Amino acid sequence: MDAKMPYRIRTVLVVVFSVAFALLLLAALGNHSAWADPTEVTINQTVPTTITGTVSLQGRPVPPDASWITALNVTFYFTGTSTVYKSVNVTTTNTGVFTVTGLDLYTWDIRVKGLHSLANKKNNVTVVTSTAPINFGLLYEGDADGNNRVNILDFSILATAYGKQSGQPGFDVRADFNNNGRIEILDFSLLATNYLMQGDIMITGGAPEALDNKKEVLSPVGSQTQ
Ligand SMILES: [Ca+2]
Ligand SMILES: [Ca+2]
Repeated sequence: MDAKMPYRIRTVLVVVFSVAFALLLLAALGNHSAWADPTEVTINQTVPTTITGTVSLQGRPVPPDASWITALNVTFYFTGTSTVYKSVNVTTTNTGVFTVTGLDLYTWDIRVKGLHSLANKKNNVTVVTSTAPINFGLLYEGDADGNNRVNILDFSILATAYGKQSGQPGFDVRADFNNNGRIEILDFSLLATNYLMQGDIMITGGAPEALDNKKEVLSPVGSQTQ
């Protein structure tokens, strides 16, 4: 056997393995974005979107009406937990409609609380790119101090501001439950009707219903079907 043959074989093998290694390296570099950074995959699976919500408000004229324009806090929780994903302050239109933007596509528990109302909560709301308007039901008025209960502390705030109009010293917007710019008997009536109620009030059901005044559909604390 030729003594140089093993050397030639080794040389050939080195060349073959070198070429194979180079090809594998090029292939790996070509697929870099697919395996090197898992966060890219996560981003591609998330498409921020917008939801539209509706609430009904007590003690107001039939909408549209300026008294339906009110401040809401909307909080999104990971389902079945108290872990907050997002909490935003929004303002309703004169028909009680609001929007929240920049939401990830997921299933959330969503809580809505008015400036001086108890909170309503709707669980397991799946947000997709074409989510239908979500009805969060009737918000019960009377929570002047914002502790999610209607009790003597709220009555005290109402009594202190009673008779005052917007712009006058002593006017307290927290006690203007029907948002008409005056602290009066209508506000006292709302507080008295909802006295000792507390949130969160669970909202169940699906399709939103037409907006109306709903002041005559008060029900005991617990849940609403919307
Ligand atoms: Ca309260
Ligand atoms: Ca009022």
